[in-house]
Amino acid sequence: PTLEKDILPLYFGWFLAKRDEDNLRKTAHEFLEQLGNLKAFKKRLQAFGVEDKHKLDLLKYFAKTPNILHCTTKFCDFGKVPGSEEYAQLEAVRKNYSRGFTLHISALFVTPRTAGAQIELTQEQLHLWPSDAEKEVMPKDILPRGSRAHITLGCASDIQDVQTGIDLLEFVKLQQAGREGENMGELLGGKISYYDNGMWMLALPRKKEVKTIFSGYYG
Ligand code: ACK
Repeated sequence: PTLEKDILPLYFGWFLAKRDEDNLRKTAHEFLEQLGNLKAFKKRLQAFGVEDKHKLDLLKYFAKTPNILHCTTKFCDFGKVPGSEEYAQLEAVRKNYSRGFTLHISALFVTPRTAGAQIELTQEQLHLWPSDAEKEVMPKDILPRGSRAHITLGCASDIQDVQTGIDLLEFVKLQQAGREGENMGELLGGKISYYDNGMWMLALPRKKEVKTIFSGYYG
């Protein structure tokens, strides 16, 4: 008999349950609509390639939205990415495959490239987090493990979804350096802050919980 190898997925991650996915899409919609209407935002459109005081429809700007809302843990590209096999073999990955998890969304953010939700991973969830996820993007910085955890909500045209996690790390890096961003008032009951270069972050008043399943996506 031939020994067949397991097929590795395009990526591993937490996949939102339908109801919570619909609900998060609605929240993202409201966030983009309200941010687009915010005076402070309209005055700072240059980073988005638009002249100040013009109207920018952020829903159109981030028209590229993922088919399935998810939080990627390990991108494997069907095994082409180094470390994929090792990740798939981790006891935590094998044990938790197809198990349910509640993720906590702490903030929503927008940059000229991407819109996303920041995820705060629990200790248990960090067991499924690859040890090099942050180092891959910012090798010179010491960022807390799990800093890159996010859900992509939308991308600008010709931007790849991998960019969302990279953008989030940029926020975290600034925050680690003591930059809190400029307070621009309230949105959806939370504090909206501006971080230069078209980077906006909304700290949610209460963490938003979403039900997910840990699994692989095979495309
Ligand atoms: O929005 P995301 O986290 O960014 O979810 C998608 C998913 O894998 C399928 O494309 C993410 N992704 C793509 N390329 C990479 C990469 N090189 N490193 C980490 N995540 C990636 C993408």
